[in-house]
Amino acid sequence: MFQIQVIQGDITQLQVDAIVNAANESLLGGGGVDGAIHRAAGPGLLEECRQLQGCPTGEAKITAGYNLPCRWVIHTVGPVWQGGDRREDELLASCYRNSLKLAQQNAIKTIAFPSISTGAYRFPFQRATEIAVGEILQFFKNNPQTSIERVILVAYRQEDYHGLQKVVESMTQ
Ligand code: AR6
Repeated sequence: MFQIQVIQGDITQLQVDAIVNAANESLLGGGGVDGAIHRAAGPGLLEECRQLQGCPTGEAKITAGYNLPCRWVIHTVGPVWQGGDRREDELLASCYRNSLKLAQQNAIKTIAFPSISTGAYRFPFQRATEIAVGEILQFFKNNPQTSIERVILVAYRQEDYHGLQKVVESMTQ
Protein backbone atom coordinates (compact mmCIF):
# COMPACT_ATOMS: atom_id res chain seq x y z
CA MET A 1 0.00 0.00 0.00
CA PHE A 2 1.16 3.52 -0.73
CA GLN A 3 0.48 6.77 1.03
CA ILE A 4 0.22 10.41 -0.08
CA GLN A 5 0.98 12.77 2.77
CA VAL A 6 0.73 16.56 2.88
CA ILE A 7 2.94 18.55 5.21
CA GLN A 8 3.91 22.16 5.72
CA GLY A 9 7.56 23.08 6.09
CA ASP A 10 10.98 23.32 4.56
CA ILE A 11 11.74 20.40 2.24
CA THR A 12 15.47 20.58 2.99
CA GLN A 13 14.85 19.41 6.57
CA LEU A 14 13.09 16.17 5.69
CA GLN A 15 14.45 12.75 6.58
CA VAL A 16 13.35 10.95 3.44
CA ASP A 17 15.18 8.93 0.78
CA ALA A 18 14.78 11.63 -1.87
CA ILE A 19 13.63 15.21 -2.21
CA VAL A 20 12.68 16.75 -5.54
CA ASN A 21 14.14 20.08 -6.63
CA ALA A 22 12.16 22.56 -8.75
CA ALA A 23 15.20 23.49 -10.82
CA ASN A 24 15.78 25.36 -14.09
CA GLU A 25 17.25 23.94 -17.30
CA SER A 26 20.83 24.86 -16.33
CA LEU A 27 20.67 22.80 -13.09
CA LEU A 28 23.13 25.32 -11.70
CA GLY A 29 20.95 26.66 -8.90
CA GLY A 30 18.64 29.64 -8.50
CA GLY A 31 16.17 31.10 -6.00
CA GLY A 32 13.18 29.56 -4.20
CA VAL A 33 13.38 25.91 -3.25
CA ASP A 34 16.33 25.41 -5.63
CA GLY A 35 18.39 27.98 -3.73
CA ALA A 36 17.40 26.48 -0.37
CA ILE A 37 18.41 22.98 -1.52
CA HIS A 38 21.80 24.10 -2.83
CA ARG A 39 22.52 26.10 0.34
CA ALA A 40 21.67 23.17 2.59
CA ALA A 41 23.45 20.56 0.45
CA GLY A 42 26.72 22.47 0.12
CA PRO A 43 29.09 22.89 -2.85
CA GLY A 44 29.29 19.17 -3.70
CA LEU A 45 25.79 19.33 -5.15
CA LEU A 46 26.65 22.13 -7.58
CA GLU A 47 29.76 20.26 -8.64
CA GLU A 48 27.77 17.12 -9.47
CA CYS A 49 25.07 19.20 -11.20
CA ARG A 50 27.69 20.74 -13.51
CA GLN A 51 28.52 17.26 -14.82
CA LEU A 52 24.87 16.71 -15.82
CA GLN A 53 24.92 19.46 -18.46
CA GLY A 54 21.42 20.72 -17.83
CA CYS A 55 17.99 19.16 -18.05
CA PRO A 56 15.15 19.85 -20.51
CA THR A 57 11.78 21.04 -19.17
CA GLY A 58 9.61 18.10 -18.09
CA GLU A 59 12.55 15.75 -17.51
CA ALA A 60 14.42 14.77 -14.33
CA LYS A 61 17.97 13.89 -13.23
CA ILE A 62 19.26 12.46 -9.95
CA THR A 63 22.22 13.37 -7.74
CA ALA A 64 23.39 12.61 -4.22
CA GLY A 65 22.10 14.71 -1.32
CA TYR A 66 25.50 15.74 0.14
CA ASN A 67 24.90 17.63 3.44
CA LEU A 68 21.13 17.21 3.24
CA PRO A 69 19.45 14.61 5.48
CA CYS A 70 18.13 12.85 2.36
CA ARG A 71 20.28 10.46 0.32
CA TRP A 72 19.13 11.68 -3.11
CA VAL A 73 18.00 14.84 -4.86
CA ILE A 74 15.89 14.47 -7.99
CA HIS A 75 16.11 17.63 -10.08
CA THR A 76 13.22 18.34 -12.39
CA VAL A 77 12.43 21.40 -14.49
CA GLY A 78 8.85 22.61 -14.48
CA PRO A 79 7.33 24.72 -17.24
CA VAL A 80 7.07 28.50 -17.00
CA TRP A 81 3.35 29.37 -17.00
CA GLN A 82 2.52 31.23 -20.19
CA GLY A 83 -1.27 31.19 -20.07
CA GLY A 84 -1.91 27.46 -20.43
CA ASP A 85 -1.70 26.81 -24.16
CA ARG A 86 2.03 26.08 -24.36
CA ARG A 87 1.79 22.46 -23.16
CA GLU A 88 2.29 23.60 -19.55
CA ASP A 89 -0.09 20.94 -18.09
CA GLU A 90 1.55 18.13 -20.03
CA LEU A 91 5.08 19.29 -19.14
CA LEU A 92 4.24 19.61 -15.45
CA ALA A 93 2.70 16.12 -15.45
CA SER A 94 5.86 14.72 -17.01
CA CYS A 95 7.98 16.30 -14.22
CA TYR A 96 6.08 14.22 -11.65
CA ARG A 97 6.04 11.10 -13.84
CA ASN A 98 9.77 11.23 -14.64
CA SER A 99 10.73 12.00 -11.02
CA LEU A 100 8.73 9.00 -9.76
CA LYS A 101 10.26 6.82 -12.46
CA LEU A 102 13.78 7.81 -11.38
CA ALA A 103 12.86 7.18 -7.75
CA GLN A 104 11.65 3.72 -8.63
CA GLN A 105 14.81 2.95 -10.62
CA ASN A 106 16.83 3.80 -7.51
CA ALA A 107 14.71 1.69 -5.15
CA ILE A 108 13.56 4.79 -3.28
CA LYS A 109 10.82 4.30 -0.70
CA THR A 110 10.06 7.84 0.46
CA ILE A 111 10.07 10.91 -1.76
CA ALA A 112 9.07 14.53 -1.07
CA PHE A 113 7.96 17.02 -3.73
CA PRO A 114 7.70 20.79 -3.51
CA SER A 115 4.95 22.42 -5.54
CA ILE A 116 6.82 22.50 -8.84
CA SER A 117 6.40 25.61 -11.05
CA THR A 118 4.05 27.40 -8.62
CA GLY A 119 6.60 29.99 -7.41
CA ALA A 120 8.84 31.91 -9.81
CA TYR A 121 7.33 30.03 -12.77
CA ARG A 122 3.79 31.25 -11.82
CA PHE A 123 1.80 28.07 -12.59
CA PRO A 124 -1.67 28.42 -10.93
CA PHE A 125 -1.45 26.55 -7.63
CA GLN A 126 -4.76 24.65 -7.64
CA ARG A 127 -4.30 23.50 -11.23
CA ALA A 128 -0.70 22.40 -10.52
CA THR A 129 -1.80 20.46 -7.45
CA GLU A 130 -4.50 18.58 -9.32
CA ILE A 131 -1.95 17.60 -11.98
CA ALA A 132 0.54 16.49 -9.31
CA VAL A 133 -1.93 14.31 -7.42
CA GLY A 134 -3.36 12.90 -10.65
CA GLU A 135 0.09 11.84 -11.85
CA ILE A 136 1.02 10.29 -8.51
CA LEU A 137 -2.19 8.23 -8.45
CA GLN A 138 -1.67 7.19 -12.06
CA PHE A 139 1.91 6.14 -11.28
CA PHE A 140 0.79 3.85 -8.46
CA LYS A 141 -1.92 2.40 -10.67
CA ASN A 142 0.57 1.66 -13.45
CA ASN A 143 3.32 0.40 -11.10
CA PRO A 144 1.70 -1.75 -8.41
CA GLN A 145 5.07 -3.32 -7.51
CA THR A 146 6.87 0.00 -7.05
CA SER A 147 9.51 0.53 -4.35
CA ILE A 148 7.81 3.81 -3.45
CA GLU A 149 5.78 3.60 -0.24
CA ARG A 150 5.20 7.23 0.61
CA VAL A 151 4.97 10.44 -1.41
CA ILE A 152 5.07 13.63 0.62
CA LEU A 153 3.72 16.86 -0.87
CA VAL A 154 5.38 19.77 0.86
CA ALA A 155 3.66 23.14 1.17
CA TYR A 156 5.92 25.99 2.13
CA ARG A 157 3.18 28.48 2.94
CA GLN A 158 0.23 27.92 5.30
CA GLU A 159 -2.39 28.73 2.65
CA ASP A 160 -0.78 26.27 0.23
CA TYR A 161 -0.97 23.55 2.90
CA HIS A 162 -4.75 23.86 3.13
CA GLY A 163 -5.11 24.00 -0.65
CA LEU A 164 -2.98 20.87 -1.07
CA GLN A 165 -4.87 18.97 1.60
CA LYS A 166 -8.22 19.74 -0.01
CA VAL A 167 -7.09 18.49 -3.40
CA VAL A 168 -5.55 15.31 -1.98
CA GLU A 169 -8.70 14.58 0.05
CA SER A 170 -11.02 15.10 -2.89
CA MET A 171 -8.92 13.07 -5.33
CA THR A 172 -8.18 10.11 -3.05
CA GLN A 173 -11.68 9.47 -1.71
N1 AR6 B 1 10.66 23.95 0.93
C1 AR6 B 1 9.51 23.62 0.29
N2 AR6 B 1 8.92 24.42 -0.63
C2 AR6 B 1 9.52 25.59 -0.90
C3 AR6 B 1 10.72 26.02 -0.29
C4 AR6 B 1 11.30 25.13 0.67
N3 AR6 B 1 12.44 25.42 1.32
N4 AR6 B 1 11.06 27.23 -0.78
C5 AR6 B 1 10.10 27.58 -1.66
N5 AR6 B 1 9.17 26.60 -1.74
P1 AR6 B 1 10.00 28.00 -6.80
P2 AR6 B 1 9.40 27.19 -9.60
C6 AR6 B 1 7.95 26.51 -2.60
O1 AR6 B 1 9.99 29.44 -7.17
O2 AR6 B 1 8.14 27.98 -9.57
C7 AR6 B 1 14.27 28.89 -9.09
O3 AR6 B 1 15.00 30.08 -9.17
C8 AR6 B 1 7.33 27.80 -3.09
O4 AR6 B 1 6.46 28.37 -2.10
O5 AR6 B 1 11.08 27.53 -5.87
O6 AR6 B 1 9.37 25.80 -10.13
C9 AR6 B 1 14.79 27.82 -10.06
O7 AR6 B 1 16.19 27.88 -10.22
C10 AR6 B 1 6.54 27.31 -4.30
O8 AR6 B 1 5.25 26.82 -3.91
O9 AR6 B 1 10.10 27.06 -8.13
C11 AR6 B 1 14.05 28.14 -11.32
O10 AR6 B 1 14.70 29.16 -12.04
C12 AR6 B 1 7.35 26.11 -4.81
O11 AR6 B 1 8.32 25.84 -3.78
C13 AR6 B 1 12.71 28.64 -10.83
O12 AR6 B 1 12.93 29.16 -9.52
C14 AR6 B 1 8.06 26.34 -6.13
O13 AR6 B 1 8.57 27.66 -6.18
C15 AR6 B 1 11.70 27.52 -10.74
O14 AR6 B 1 10.45 28.06 -10.39
